[in-house]
Amino acid sequence: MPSQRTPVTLPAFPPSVLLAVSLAISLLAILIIVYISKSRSSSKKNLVLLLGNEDAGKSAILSTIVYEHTLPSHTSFQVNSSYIPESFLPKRQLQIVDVPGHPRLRDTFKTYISDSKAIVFVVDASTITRNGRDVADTSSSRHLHHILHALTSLPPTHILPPLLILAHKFDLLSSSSTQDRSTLAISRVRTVLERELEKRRQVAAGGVSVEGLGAEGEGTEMGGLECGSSPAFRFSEWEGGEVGFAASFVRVGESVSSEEGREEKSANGFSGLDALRTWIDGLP
Ligand SMILES: Nc1nc2c(ncn2[C@@H]2O[C@H](COP(=O)(O)OP(=O)(O)OP(=O)(O)O)[C@@H](O)[C@H]2O)c(=O)[nH]1
Ligand SMILES: [Mg+2]
Repeated sequence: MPSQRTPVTLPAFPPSVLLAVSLAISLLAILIIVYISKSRSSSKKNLVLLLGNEDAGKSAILSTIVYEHTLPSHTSFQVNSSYIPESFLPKRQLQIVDVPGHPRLRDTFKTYISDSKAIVFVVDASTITRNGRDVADTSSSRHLHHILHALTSLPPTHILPPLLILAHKFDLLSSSSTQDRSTLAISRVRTVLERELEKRRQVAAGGVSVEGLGAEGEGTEMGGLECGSSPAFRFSEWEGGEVGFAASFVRVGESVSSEEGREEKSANGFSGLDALRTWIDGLP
């Protein structure tokens, strides 16, 4: 005769308790996944991007930092990257990435932006024009607009990488002291970029149409230039976050150790890049 099994009786939980328990378990699982993916992605973010127009001086800056020698450079057609050596940055392990400024290659920056620790936008302060609408100014502001747009389009969970505008080649400005040249370079670059970005903002807002802004088939309705209630584009009011400014130069063809005896020599020979180094060193 087959033995009869005694049915197991499960403790009866009300459906509301079962629902609450399953919700709590799902929530815990989501939190664990978010925590793991955030800590993975933040440990990956060690790139300092050097962006900017053709000829701005990005490759010259990279070679000075990495090889302690400013190698003569030509237009780049590929991305250069390297770890920043201890001689430049003793306390941090970061990688520097130089993205070519050629109009067909500059958008490559988008590949790196989500892994970037910081963005340095390099501008040649010696050629930027104060009044006239130079092709290079328009091109530089268009490139910067694309970067500001990409930054403000990052998902809200993403920590925005800090942005530095570097007024480079200030050795070519005519002024008596190093301090004066550096201040002049920054104010020139800031003024021209704010003016050019304001023109782009007006076009985007459907205001005054400015000839040539939509070159290369680009749509000028792109956002990224919002400044709260400010009547004109100002970096200090930009809604995307804080924008830093610094000035720099390198001595083409020279090694940093050959700076001995120079008026502006710094403790370890990177005098023209001191402001950049201080900014990178102070990154969170
Ligand atoms: N006087 C002076 N010349 C510089 C300085 N930095 C770069 N140059 C020169 O400017 C030119 C352009 O520099 P690059 O570093 O090749 O410019 P880039 O930004 O890499 O340009 P692309 O590769 O086209 O994007 C080169 O002839 C450099 O030697 C500087 O601080 N002072
Ligand atoms: Mg280059």
